[in-house]
Amino acid sequence: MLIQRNPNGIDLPYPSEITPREVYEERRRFLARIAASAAVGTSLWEMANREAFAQNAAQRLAASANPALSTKEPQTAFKDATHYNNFYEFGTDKSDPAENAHTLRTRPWTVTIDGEVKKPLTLDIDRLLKLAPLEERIYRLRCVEGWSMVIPWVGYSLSNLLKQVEPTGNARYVEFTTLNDRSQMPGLRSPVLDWPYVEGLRMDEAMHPLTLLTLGMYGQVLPNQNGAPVRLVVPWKYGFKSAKSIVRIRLTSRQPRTAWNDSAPNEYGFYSNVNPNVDHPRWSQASERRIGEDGFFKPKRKTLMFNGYDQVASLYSGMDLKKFF
Ligand SMILES: Nc1nc2c(c(=O)[nH]1)N[C@H]1C(S)=C(S)[C@@H](COP(=O)(O)O)O[C@H]1N2
Ligand SMILES: [Mo]
Repeated sequence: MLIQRNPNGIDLPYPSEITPREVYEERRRFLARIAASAAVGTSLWEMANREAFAQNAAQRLAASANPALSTKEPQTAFKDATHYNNFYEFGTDKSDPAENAHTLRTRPWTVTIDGEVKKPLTLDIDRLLKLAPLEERIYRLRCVEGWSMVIPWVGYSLSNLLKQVEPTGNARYVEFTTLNDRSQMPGLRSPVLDWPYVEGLRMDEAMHPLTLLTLGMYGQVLPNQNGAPVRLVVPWKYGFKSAKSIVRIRLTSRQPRTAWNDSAPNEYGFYSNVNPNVDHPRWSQASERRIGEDGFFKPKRKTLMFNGYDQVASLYSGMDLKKFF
């Protein structure tokens, strides 16, 4: 495919889909902001950086709908999905990632897949974008804190990537590691977690078709605050299992450590399947608040076992899900 460079030096994978009017208006807004920033003393460099962020957020990603794996529930507003986030590398307030994640440099970006594999690989983000056909899947995301969203993600089943590296017979788990760079992620200075952010799945969970290697949302590349340029989305587990801004995927024979389990093992288990029958030690998990539906008369929603993704139940047959929470 033809890749063009835009004036800010960012590759636009789908230039034909950006209408001249949008480009023109964006440029006009940029010039207006430069004029305004001169008045308040914001540096040109920072303005250019913010501009790059705005451009980046506007890159469209073509994907074919996957209705079989999509919920028909109303989607969360883009504004809510991008301004109410957990991404502790950029601060612990819900509004911090939207405010601070413009310092994340998402290109160039590589992901290394190694460990218990016959063919270790390091893939550039452009190759990841073309590894398998992109699908749009509308998933529920349930945060362990008791809120949920409905987000149209863009990506493909992680199994496509794992098959390429040819797992060895010893591969039983998969570990996912987030970027760990203080110069790009101001939140890493706070010892809220034992950085880097690491998460893990059992091999059969990682190979399940629902497990999405995610490169976009709402028809465009991932906004930085949502885990650009590549993250995981595991819809039947609490949101923290879905690691953002991944740089390494390692197959292992032993269960990997995970950042949240390390920080509070009695609160965040390795499995962390959404389960209304197993309360968090400090709150109930029986119900949830759907973001955008708040208001006095709006009742909370009942949380569903496996977040409603019953097709994964067979992965856990014979397991005590109160013990393996
Ligand atoms: N690297 C990293 N990944 C992360 C987190 C984080 O703090 N750091 N937060 C998790 C949590 S708690 C949730 S609920 C989801 C939120 O994803 P969203 O902001 O795109 O809705 O990201 C998860 N992935
Ligand atoms: Mo979360």
